[in-house]
Amino acid sequence: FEVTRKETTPFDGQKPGTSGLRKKVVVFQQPNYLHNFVQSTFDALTSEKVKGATLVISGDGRYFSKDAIQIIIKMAAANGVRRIWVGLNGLLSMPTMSCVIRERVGADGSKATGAFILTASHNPGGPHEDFGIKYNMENGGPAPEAISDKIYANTKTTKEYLIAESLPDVDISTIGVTKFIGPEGSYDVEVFDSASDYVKLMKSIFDFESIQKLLASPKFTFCYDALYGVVGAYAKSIFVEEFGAKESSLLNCTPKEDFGGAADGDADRNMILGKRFFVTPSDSAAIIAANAIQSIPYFSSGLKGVARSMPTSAALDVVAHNLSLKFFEVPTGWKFFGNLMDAGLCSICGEESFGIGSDHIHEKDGIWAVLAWLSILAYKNKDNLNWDKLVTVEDIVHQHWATYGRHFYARYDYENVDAAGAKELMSYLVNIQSSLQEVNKIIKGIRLDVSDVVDVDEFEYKDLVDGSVSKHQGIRFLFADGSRLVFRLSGTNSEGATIRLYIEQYVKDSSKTSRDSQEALAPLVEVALKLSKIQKFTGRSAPIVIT
Ligand code: VG1
Ligand code: CO
Repeated sequence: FEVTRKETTPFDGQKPGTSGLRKKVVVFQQPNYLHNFVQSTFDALTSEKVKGATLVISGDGRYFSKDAIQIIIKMAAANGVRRIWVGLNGLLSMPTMSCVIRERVGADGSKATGAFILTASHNPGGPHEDFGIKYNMENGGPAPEAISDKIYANTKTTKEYLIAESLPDVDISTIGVTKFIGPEGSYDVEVFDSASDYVKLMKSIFDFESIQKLLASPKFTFCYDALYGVVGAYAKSIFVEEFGAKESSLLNCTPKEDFGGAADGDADRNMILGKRFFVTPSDSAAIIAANAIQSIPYFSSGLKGVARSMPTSAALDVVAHNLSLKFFEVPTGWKFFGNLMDAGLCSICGEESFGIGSDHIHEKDGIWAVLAWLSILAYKNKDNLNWDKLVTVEDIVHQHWATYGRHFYARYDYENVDAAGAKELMSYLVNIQSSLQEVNKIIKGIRLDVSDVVDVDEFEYKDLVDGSVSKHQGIRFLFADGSRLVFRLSGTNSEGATIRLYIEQYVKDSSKTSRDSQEALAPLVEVALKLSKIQKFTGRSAPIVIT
């Protein structure tokens, strides 16, 4: 093939957000839109990460992925990449992508140095919905802010991109290697089945036998819903082929381009449900951390530390304190956990947004979290040979609250509001934040049954390892009794602005931990809504989603 240099002009707004660039499919379908971003990414990397390198390209299979994969294959060829690995049918879950970058070794000993991941994750998919692209680094984690900033700067000045136009489309539905010769030598595109890499990794972490025993118990019932995301194929390999679970316990395991209207296409998130019982993700992370050493072989020699994103509840903090573990609070988004993991400071981390994971890879991992819960259930029931009194998900959560106290928690999402109104709301909060006295006066005028605000700030994070500083990461109201209100703007929406409000209250007294969450949080919710004048700024009388 030959390399063509194509002239192009910049597009506005190609700034990667919390987790890559996410826009409507029609935006990505504009001529050169994807090309500009991909070239800007190549240009942001050091030359040895491009020339002669091995890159992975795949995604969650959402609409437009197949077109995007062919375009990137042709551009990588033209930019001097040596080898491309593509998951069968262009599918790789986010966690598997991270695992493949870190662990997979090609037939000739090659290792990947990075990956283009085609996903907008929890954003809806389909022709009228969202598409997304993000770049992950050699450590399997999302590009750090320094790289995303460089990519964005490049998109603003881009004048041309390189592409091997004559390269035929590669058949990504068949396993095998397609070989090409370009001006700089060989270029191979290998299509591979990724499930085996992922299953192998999970086997090295968990005690599969004990989970199998749990699933075989007649008293234990279980189902796994893949929500039509990319995770379906992995779920079958693990739950049916490894654990012998019935096919009927797996739901919606055939991936769809629009996820059947459901979401988190890329399989990095999880939701744990007991019998009519919901485990909040913040609690889930804390419970996994509290039980990991006993229940999960990978952690048997101890935890290096734990970390959570700022808006995530402080349930993990209490566990860290009680177990004397190193603890870190980082901004929202998985890219901030990477350096801590690489420095050997953090084993388990979590976010309130249904994302939990560990240093086995550098992304959150939905199946990992499910296996962690099954491991804890197996451990708690290990002496229960006749399964006469099953320890349930709900029992485990109640035991946890009894030991550590409970963090009542809710997140209110105001999606797709007018961007100017959202900005005004945030500046209003930054403004009132300067006078604690004023804040307390306003709050006491709203309700008398909440404690005093003792601190208000805009969260700012300094990375311990590389010293980089991330500012404006959300406004926090910290109350004397440990309650918190947090306001921040989402960095994953594709249109307008999304405001997230996080409400949290800590209760140590075990006679009060079973209260209804909405009821317990009602006073703080009222304070949050009135203090922020959110209705005035957004024109919305209620959030679109409460979790
Ligand atoms: C949201 C979540 C955040 C998560 C991010 C990516 O970001 O709040 O916790 O890391 O999505 O998740 P934001 O900026 O919209 O609040 V995923 O599964 O969509 O990659
Ligand atoms: Co996701």
